[in-house]
Amino acid sequence: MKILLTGFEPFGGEAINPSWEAVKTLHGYRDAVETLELPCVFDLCLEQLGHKVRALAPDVILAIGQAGGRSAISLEKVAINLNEARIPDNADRQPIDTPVVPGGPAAYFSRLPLKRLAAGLRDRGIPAELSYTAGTFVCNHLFYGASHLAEALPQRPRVGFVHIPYLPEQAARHPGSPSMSLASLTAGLAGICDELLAAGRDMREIEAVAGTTH
Ligand code: PCA
Repeated sequence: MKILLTGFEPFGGEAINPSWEAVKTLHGYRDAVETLELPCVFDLCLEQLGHKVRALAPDVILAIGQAGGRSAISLEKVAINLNEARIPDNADRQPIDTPVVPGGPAAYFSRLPLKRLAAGLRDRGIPAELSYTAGTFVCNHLFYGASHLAEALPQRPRVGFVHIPYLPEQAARHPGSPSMSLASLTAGLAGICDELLAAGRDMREIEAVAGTTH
């Protein structure tokens, strides 16, 4: 089983992006993990992901991104067909109310067993949650585009997106923001890979209470 893990370059005035800091430490993990750093740029990130996915033919595409302000590892359930950029990306593109894929479905759900993965993380002592919005910026764009691409590939890879908190050195400059150490982030992502490798083709979800009331 091959897992492609991606992280993003820094954006929004940050010097680092915790997603790439954590992902790059997992290159070659258990002989199953390949890694890729993506630009925080609409369209270009999808182009680069597409090249890699076609060359590697992974079973799982797991993309990681920074979500400053979140306090847990967030497993995203939904990718929506909408670009609505609150800030410009790293190439100064700021799409307003455009589709990721013109004519594509409104949304895709992740086909990874997210409740099972979240439970596995909590068992390892790492705060984890399901999330029902990946936002409308480059992360959602990548998640939607990767999900759309996956549907067109013979192996139909499973796609997931994980948002992670700031690193402590970032949170130090954003008073009041939660953070997670690189060690915990890395252990969390390694734990997700372990669960996926153990699950193999049996990606059954567990029955557990989740969801939000608002
Ligand atoms: N987070 C941004 C884009 C890149 C990243 O790491 C987002 O959540 O859209």
